[in-house]
Amino acid sequence: MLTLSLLGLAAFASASPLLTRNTTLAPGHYLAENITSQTFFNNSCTADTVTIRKEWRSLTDAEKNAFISAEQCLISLPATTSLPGATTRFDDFQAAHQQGTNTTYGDIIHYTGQFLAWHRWMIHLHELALINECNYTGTIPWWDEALDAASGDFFQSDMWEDQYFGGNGSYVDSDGNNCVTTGSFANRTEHIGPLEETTDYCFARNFNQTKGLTWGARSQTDACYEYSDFTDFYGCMAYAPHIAGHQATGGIMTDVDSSPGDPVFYLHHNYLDRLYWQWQQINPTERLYLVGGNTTVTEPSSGWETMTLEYEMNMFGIADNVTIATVSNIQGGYLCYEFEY
Ligand SMILES: *[C@@H]1O[C@H](CO)[C@@H](O)[C@H](O)[C@H]1NC(C)=O
Ligand SMILES: *[C@@H]1O[C@H](CO)[C@@H](O)[C@H](O)[C@H]1NC(C)=O
Ligand SMILES: *[C@@H]1O[C@H](CO)[C@@H](O)[C@H](O)[C@H]1NC(C)=O
Ligand SMILES: *[C@@H]1O[C@H](CO)[C@@H](O)[C@H](O)[C@H]1NC(C)=O
Ligand SMILES: *[C@@H]1O[C@H](CO)[C@@H](O)[C@H](O)[C@H]1NC(C)=O
Ligand SMILES: *[C@@H]1O[C@H](CO)[C@@H](O)[C@H](O)[C@H]1NC(C)=O
Ligand SMILES: *[C@@H]1O[C@H](CO)[C@@H](O)[C@H](O)[C@H]1NC(C)=O
Ligand SMILES: *[C@@H]1O[C@H](CO)[C@@H](O)[C@H](O)[C@H]1NC(C)=O
Ligand SMILES: *[C@@H]1O[C@H](CO)[C@@H](O)[C@H](O)[C@H]1NC(C)=O
Ligand SMILES: *[C@@H]1O[C@H](CO)[C@@H](O)[C@H](O)[C@H]1NC(C)=O
Ligand SMILES: [Cu+2]
Repeated sequence: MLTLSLLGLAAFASASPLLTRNTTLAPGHYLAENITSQTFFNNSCTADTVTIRKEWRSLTDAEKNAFISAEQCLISLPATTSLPGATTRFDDFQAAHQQGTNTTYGDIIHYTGQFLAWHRWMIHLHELALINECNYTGTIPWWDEALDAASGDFFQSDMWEDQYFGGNGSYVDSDGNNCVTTGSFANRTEHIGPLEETTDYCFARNFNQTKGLTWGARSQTDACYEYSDFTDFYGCMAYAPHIAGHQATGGIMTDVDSSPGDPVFYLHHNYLDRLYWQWQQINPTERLYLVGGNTTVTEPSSGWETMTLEYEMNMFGIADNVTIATVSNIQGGYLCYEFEY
């Protein structure tokens, strides 16, 4: 079984809480509304053009079906990149993620200051492909993992039902993969991975409640909100809140390179993006445009480079490079969305 390598927790800095907590609110609504409802419209992004990313369960049945159909559409379209292993448009994004984690350069999209920005950008580009290439009219939904962790059943959402994403794997193949045989993506063949390989193998999941209930807990995201230093914050996020959805879902979701082979990846990372945005909203003056760390995991022969807002991120042929600053504000113009809650 493949395992996602875990980022260690950075030493817990003693941070003064900036949060206005509302303990009477349901899980997932923990930050006071006067924080999460703040908007930062800039350039072309206005109250009239902003789109709303909703929690999966807030979608109507028709909207849920439209999202599933749009992902199936990307799977049916040919790749437009020539990245290794990519045969479908859906694969393009998985392949770009695999490029970003190429250990030849170190895993620069998970272990550097572009972790949150790069995945924010990837979700946006995936949403654009759904809209522009598959006539999708919605936004990418997210999975409220803290809500499910608090319920005691991390897999209570109807997203796991047969008409949507399907559930746990149930057929163990000769490679020991727990292949998914239910849902809209049942019996899919993966072309990218495992890890840095490009081979054909089954789309697998291996649900683990304990991992979801432990790492997905609201206390874990609250702990991350306490960090005011960017490097401490992303290190915290990359640990429990990030590994919860990956490790609890299991199968390809635990593959550090190829996890976007499960469409649920996009709901998980959209949730992570929401947590990042909430952290920014808690103290926007300091955090809207904050970045830190180095650009690489190991020291290049040319010496360390500090991560800056001007750093150009690479999506490996899916789109032209953009800087971190371009995606720092989700309402900055290049991006234009808000979260339902
Ligand atoms: C806290 O949540 C309750 C609803 O449970 C709401 O009536 C109240 O206005 C909220 N307070 C703040 C500060 O957001
Ligand atoms: C939110 O409300 C609390 C108490 O009502 C207040 O102390 C805080 O300054 C408000 N925050 C914002 C961003 O408006
Ligand atoms: C708005 O965009 C301008 C550049 O177009 C930038 O200088 C400014 O910091 C941005 N403000 C916010 C709140 O994003
Ligand atoms: C999107 O809509 C256009 C115009 O109706 C149509 O030509 C095209 O085939 C549709 N694309 C897909 C992938 O359904
Ligand atoms: C997936 O394949 C299994 C056999 O390995 C089969 O029992 C199942 O019906 C298939 N599921 C779908 C949705 O086609
Ligand atoms: C990783 O990068 C190296 C050096 O450019 C390249 O040889 C290798 O094929 C890459 N791995 C993948 C999975 O593309
Ligand atoms: C998921 O499937 C695996 C393999 O069949 C099993 O070990 C595990 O208990 C299942 N998880 C849940 C939460 O049902
Ligand atoms: C689930 O994860 C826990 C904690 O890592 C582990 O002890 C347990 O064996 C796992 N359960 C299954 C069914 O794999
Ligand atoms: C980042 O670079 C500095 C030198 O500028 C180096 O001292 C430090 O160890 C690097 N940090 C990490 C986490 O690699
Ligand atoms: C895109 O950015 C990467 C660094 O992330 C850089 O290596 C590459 O050359 C850039 N591509 C272009 C076309 O500027
Ligand atoms: Cu990733």
